[in-house]
Amino acid sequence: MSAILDADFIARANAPLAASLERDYAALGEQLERRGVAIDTITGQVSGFAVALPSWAVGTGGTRFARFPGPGEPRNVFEKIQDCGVVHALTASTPTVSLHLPWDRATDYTELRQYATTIGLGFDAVNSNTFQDQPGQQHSYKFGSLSHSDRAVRTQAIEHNLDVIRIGQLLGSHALTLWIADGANFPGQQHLARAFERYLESAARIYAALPADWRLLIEHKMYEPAFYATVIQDWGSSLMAAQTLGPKAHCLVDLGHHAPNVNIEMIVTRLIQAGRLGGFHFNDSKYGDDDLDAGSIHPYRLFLIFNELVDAQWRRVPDLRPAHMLDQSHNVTDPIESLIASATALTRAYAQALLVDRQRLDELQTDNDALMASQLLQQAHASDVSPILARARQQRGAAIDPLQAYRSSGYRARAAADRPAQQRGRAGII
Ligand code: LRH
Ligand code: MN
Repeated sequence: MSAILDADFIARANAPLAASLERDYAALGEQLERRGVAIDTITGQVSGFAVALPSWAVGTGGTRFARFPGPGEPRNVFEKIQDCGVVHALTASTPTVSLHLPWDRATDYTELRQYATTIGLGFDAVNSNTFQDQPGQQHSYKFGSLSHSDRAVRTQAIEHNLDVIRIGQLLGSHALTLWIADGANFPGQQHLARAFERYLESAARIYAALPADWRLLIEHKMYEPAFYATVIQDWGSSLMAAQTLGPKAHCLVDLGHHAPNVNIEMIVTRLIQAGRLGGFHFNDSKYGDDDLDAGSIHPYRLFLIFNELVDAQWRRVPDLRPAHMLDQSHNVTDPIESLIASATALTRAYAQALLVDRQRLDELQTDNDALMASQLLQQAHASDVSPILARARQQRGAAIDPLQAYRSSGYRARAAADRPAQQRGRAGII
């Protein structure tokens, strides 16, 4: 299929929108100036914001009940990267992809890296997978992997992670995301302490294999597929593991991995204070690990997370460089559209958090002026920063209105023509 979306196409898509953007940007600039904020400064900071795309989310996702594949599904990792290239071409804010192995296994990773480079993409953290059994696998992960009671299973899982690190080095990644499904469905089924100790012993072998400039991102999850206890169930277990393993081990916060109404921004700040906030899997959820589009259910919560991140930046917290990544499952939308909308929602939350007058907030908090302090955050969140987001995209050759541009590009129809539908009826997220 021809070049992803050529620059001329985007310029043509932007032309009819440029004049109104000019007016909207000037009006917002005037409004922010009255609030003591220089709009170009915010636009500059927003231009530097980037989030990694999950390779596993460019195909249609599903649930345990069913999956309804859409037209033009990517059939291999190259087509997944190609689709990610469309999101980046239109948003200029998704320059990297996070691969999942063995879902994204390729014969030549150097060739894959070169292809990604040709469309302006690089690779963020790589993900291992010891939560599914692969054809021909010697030992099953039915009862766990890195914490399994059988050393042979743990060794197999460790070897897989070492393999994923080797692949990541070929791709230019600098982090391994380690999520394990290990846990129990019934009280008594698993020794809660010994399972964690076995996990630590296994993870230490993976940690020892990390290149010097790599991070190990430990991802906690409250439940599923284990429905009574999960070995790395919460941020406490994740932080204990990171602090036990060493300075390259950090904690990754997947927004969907907490009970409803948990104060995730508080967890983020505690992990920042511990110096172990390694990154995020952004998504949204109403009930469980629903993997819905970021900002689509709780946009204020997303804003409050970025408010904590920007506050930490403002307090000059050292070495704070969390990996921003999406982790979603698109069951009823065009995955490319959902990824465009989600990258935009994250950029919007970041831009709004940059509008908060931190000095003023500090004074109001010191004076215990609860009402005005709350109002200051709500005003920032209520600010329509769309002109800033559009200008930041426009300045980097991307689309003023990426969703409209995508729909008028006809990319999905071309993909459907080029990629004959595959009979993959089985349920599951990929
Ligand atoms: C587990 C998880 C993990 C991935 C998987 C696709 O729920 O969030 O990050 O490995 O989803
Ligand atoms: Mn995740």
